[in-house]
Amino acid sequence: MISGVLERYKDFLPVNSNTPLISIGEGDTPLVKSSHLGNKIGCRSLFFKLEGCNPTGSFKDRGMVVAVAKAIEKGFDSIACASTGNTSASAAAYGAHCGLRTTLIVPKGNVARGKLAQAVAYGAHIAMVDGSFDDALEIVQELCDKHSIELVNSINPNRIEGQKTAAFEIIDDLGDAPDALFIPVGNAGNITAYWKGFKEFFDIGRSSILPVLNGYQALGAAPIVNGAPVADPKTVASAIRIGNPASWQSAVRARDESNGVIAAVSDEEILSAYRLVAEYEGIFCEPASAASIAGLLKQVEDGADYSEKIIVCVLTGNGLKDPDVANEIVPASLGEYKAELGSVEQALTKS
Ligand code: AN7
Repeated sequence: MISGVLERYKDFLPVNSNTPLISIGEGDTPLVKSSHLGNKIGCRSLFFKLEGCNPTGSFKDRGMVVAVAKAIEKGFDSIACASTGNTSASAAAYGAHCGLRTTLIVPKGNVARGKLAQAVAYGAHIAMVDGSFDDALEIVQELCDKHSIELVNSINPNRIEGQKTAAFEIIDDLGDAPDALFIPVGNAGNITAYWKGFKEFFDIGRSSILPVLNGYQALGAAPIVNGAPVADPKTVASAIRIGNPASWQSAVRARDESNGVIAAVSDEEILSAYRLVAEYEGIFCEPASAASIAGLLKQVEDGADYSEKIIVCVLTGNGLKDPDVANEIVPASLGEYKAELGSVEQALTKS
């Protein structure tokens, strides 16, 4: 039997006797030790937190399960969110699981194909708007203010509560907090949540150190790095194509309190990391997730010494979410051959 985030961490979550302990198997994701990449860059204890193993394929499920449980507890029968794709897929799944009406506001042409397919399959009501994620977030806030609908974006504090459980799991798996964590930053809820989780376990003695948090935005969508909102964010990593993050201030606090950085990586660096982790580790993450690895590679290139450090890169979403990117960037090697051993052998000796 699965237990899920609510059951497993109820002592640390806003759970009371009226909170339904719903679950579709979120959390308890693998922390995998690097097989090659770590050695290649001189970082012997490099781990990947595979959040793509959550039921809808991203870390969003940890927070969504808490937000939806609290919505039900409060008597809502309807939830809504704006999304670059993963939040909407997760909301739609938990909405379906719990018999709620789910409304999604998504930026037209900006959501990866797999994520949209999920939302459609789960039966959500979807409005594509001719604008950015930031426009969609404003609209959904107005919608929820006006109607009796629970907003399940990460401005809902229950989302952050749920997402902090990933930090708990890392500490439980390693026996202590890592020295440093690398994480992609979009709307900035997740870096906020990790910091909260790390601090809570540190405060009760479950870890002896606090990690340095290193957040990475995409260069064309780097409002926190620039210190100003980006009106027209651009990046191949559609999940983090966000110009005005809702959790901006708390992300800056996480950065400063942990002595970390929030910096930017280019699309080229993101795609290079995306390929490296697939080819060297057998881990297929989505482009936004690879921003964490791109950030680590950049720091190492710039001379950071992580040889004796324990490092965790958070891989926030599954590569299958966005198959178009892989198909576009990997050189076409899908030749067609006659269905006979001879021509196949010939083809294989060529490559
Ligand atoms: C794979 O789904 O904002 O900094 O609407 O899907 O907590 O926003 C997704 C964000 C990183 C950034 N990796 O996390 C949405 C959405 C993946 C993501 C992020 C997202 P935050």
